[in-house]
Amino acid sequence: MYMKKFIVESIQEGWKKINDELGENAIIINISQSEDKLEIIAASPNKKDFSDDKFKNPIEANFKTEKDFEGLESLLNFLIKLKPLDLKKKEFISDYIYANFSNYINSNDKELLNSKVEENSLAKKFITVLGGIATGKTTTIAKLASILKFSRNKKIAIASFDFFKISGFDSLKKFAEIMQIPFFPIKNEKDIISYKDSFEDYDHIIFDTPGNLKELKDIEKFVNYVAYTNNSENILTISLDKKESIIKKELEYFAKFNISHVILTKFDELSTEEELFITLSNIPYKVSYITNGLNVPTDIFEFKEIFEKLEAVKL
Ligand SMILES: Nc1nc2c(ncn2[C@@H]2O[C@H](COP(=O)(O)OP(=O)(O)O)[C@@H](O)[C@H]2O)c(=O)[nH]1
Ligand SMILES: [Mg+2]
Repeated sequence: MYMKKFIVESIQEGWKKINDELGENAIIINISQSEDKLEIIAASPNKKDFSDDKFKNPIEANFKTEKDFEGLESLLNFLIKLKPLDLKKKEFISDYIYANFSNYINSNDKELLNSKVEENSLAKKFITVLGGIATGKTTTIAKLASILKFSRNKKIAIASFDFFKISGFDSLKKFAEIMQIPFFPIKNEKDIISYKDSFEDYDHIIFDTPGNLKELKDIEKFVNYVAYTNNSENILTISLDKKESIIKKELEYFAKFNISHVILTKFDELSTEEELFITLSNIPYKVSYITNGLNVPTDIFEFKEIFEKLEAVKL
């Protein structure tokens, strides 16, 4: 894998440079803002091969209009979000949470937070990520894979049951390729059986699932089979930007999958702190992680970090 940092004025300029130097298979791993510039880290399986004629003038050849750029950007939609970063929320631990939550929180809330901390996550061999449509499952899997592979030094693979949606697993597959993580698409029972021996070689296999599982009875059956194997950990993603009534419906449906704990997603989309407490009091599970943006792998933090910070606040 070849990685490089680019400091640029705009995402368009970034794309030109990335394509120029790393080739068309490059993906963006992280975007951050430093003063008025964008700092982009991109990676590619190999450095670009300039011997190939079609690469000689790639920008003019492939990117003539704004639309071309849009197409390229939407391909990597799940890794980047092209809206201005809310830096205040990004630094939630030191500023945002501390300032806002400490004013709001009472001792009951503190007790609630404390009772919801899950500390032993990502421990089992088979990790299945479940949740409603667009709750952030696939994006979160990219982050969890990075934590397991790079922070915990585990040997991991990714498998996906999500092949119904158009390009259901394309972006995840591409991410896995560049991160050098083996990827197993599962379409039927035969696939599970044929992969069984290969799965022996890994510490963890993370399974991605479709959000409309309820309507896909066959897939639901296979997911259920994996979710009830020995050594399985079943994570439910709940998106903090969804209505309370929708979250309740999702909780009702996914209860049958033997849920181990929850990951709350889209913390950066919360408009009031109160919503977090309402969601927490509605869910009958502990919470391991919270995600707060699209940068892989940085926009995820352990739920206990909120609690630890609040512990230091005098009520
Ligand atoms: N603001 C925000 N958006 C997110 C986050 N995680 C995922 N998303 C976005 O939510 C949408 C659905 O994400 P995806 O991972 O495809 O969800 P899935 O359908 O459950 O697999 C996409 O537009 C993602 O970019 C997050 O932590 N914050
Ligand atoms: Mg998905």
